[in-house]
Amino acid sequence: MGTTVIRGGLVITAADETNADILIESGRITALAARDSEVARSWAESADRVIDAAGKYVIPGGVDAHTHMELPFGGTFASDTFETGTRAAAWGGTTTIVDFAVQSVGESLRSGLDAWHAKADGQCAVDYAFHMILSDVNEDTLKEMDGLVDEGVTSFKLFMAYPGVFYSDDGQILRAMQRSAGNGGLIMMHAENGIAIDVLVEQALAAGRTDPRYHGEVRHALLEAEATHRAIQLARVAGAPLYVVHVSAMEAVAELSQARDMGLPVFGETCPQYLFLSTDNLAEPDFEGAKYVCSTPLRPEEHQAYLWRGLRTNDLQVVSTDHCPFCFKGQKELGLGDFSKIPNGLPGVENRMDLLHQAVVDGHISRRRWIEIACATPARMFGLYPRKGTIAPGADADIVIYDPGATQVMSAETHHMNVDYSAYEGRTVSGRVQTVLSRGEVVVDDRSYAGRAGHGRFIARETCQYLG
Ligand code: DUC
Ligand code: ZN
Ligand code: ZN
Repeated sequence: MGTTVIRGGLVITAADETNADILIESGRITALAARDSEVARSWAESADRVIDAAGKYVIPGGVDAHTHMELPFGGTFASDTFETGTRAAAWGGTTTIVDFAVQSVGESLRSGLDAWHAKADGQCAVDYAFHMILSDVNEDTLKEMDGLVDEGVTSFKLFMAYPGVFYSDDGQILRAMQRSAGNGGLIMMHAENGIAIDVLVEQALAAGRTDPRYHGEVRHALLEAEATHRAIQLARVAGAPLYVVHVSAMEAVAELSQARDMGLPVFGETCPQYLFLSTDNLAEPDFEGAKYVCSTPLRPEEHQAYLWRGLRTNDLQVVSTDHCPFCFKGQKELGLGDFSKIPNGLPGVENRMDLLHQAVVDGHISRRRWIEIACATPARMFGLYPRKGTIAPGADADIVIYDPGATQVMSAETHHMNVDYSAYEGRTVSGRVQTVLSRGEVVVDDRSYAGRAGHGRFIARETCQYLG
């Protein structure tokens, strides 16, 4: 691989905005120099490839720390494979995903992780790493956690929801947290009181309330807040840090804010769907609401302001997608006449960087905060920094040339995710990915695809770097 120079752009990281040119050698960033300086001009003269970024932003490739390629759920599988999902990620300016390997009840962590490696190996267009979902916390699996941390799977998702599937009780949660306090792993919590939710599901169905919108009503905001509170207290007892995934309710944000005001190592993630969509979408007629069924659920629009504020005040640190696509035809339709049978999840891996850029345009966050919540902090939170998430000498050359002046209309007609609808169909946003590099290789070249399955590598992660 020869040398590449990216010239003339505005380089934006979580820390700085600079007019700088970038030198890339052997897949890594080796130097930055002031735009048009003598040294930058000499690089361009001898480079094998010069990419013109004049008038564009030059940003780190996005790090999406929450995806579910091929997840088995509700009798079907998430419709993106590692091949299609990482290709769509590249198109959307995301160059690293952290997907969730699943331990099934009665199985070892090892067999779950091996299965995920087998699905991803040789298929990915961009780099990938894994978290591990613990569905069966017991003496054996607790011991296995230490080994996974050593091999770069340094975070573990537990569920307070989905009894009989992924659910862990409080004792299991406490034990896993105690183990992670010792081995440096980070516990990621799906915080919803699933036992109470199942009672409300049964009552709703018995009363004939079967439409998708009831999914949002039974998964009550207070049951998210209660579980968030409980998870925080359990983490305090265990002396472990905690990362709460897909926070959607303002009452849950309040629990996180309170914990952080006490100085506790408690972190929160939200997702674009909670920032841009609402229960109005879940209530769309003719079963269209099923397109928006995910858990935690979409909330009434007034919750969005609290999520934006949490992102500005750093009570929420990360925006990931929870990308978990199911086609409307044949998959979401499994829940016709019974909302509890609609597979939970939304597509979004391709849309996150653009939607968050729109948030910059709309004044919710600054440009540097955009990069912080979408690139730098997810990388630091999950032990990928500074290899990923920034533009600096020594970092992997995962770089996006972003055109802030372009306009696009989001649509299933034009997206690259393997799903037959867009959650943002018809939405016009400002800004678009133009060119994407992954470890110095161009994978999207001026809006045409130049990547390949198998370029993406598994990345063994360090432990959380956000605590120090
Ligand atoms: N939530 C979803 O929406 N889908 C998969 C799992 C989850 O927790
Ligand atoms: Zn979850
Ligand atoms: Zn998820």
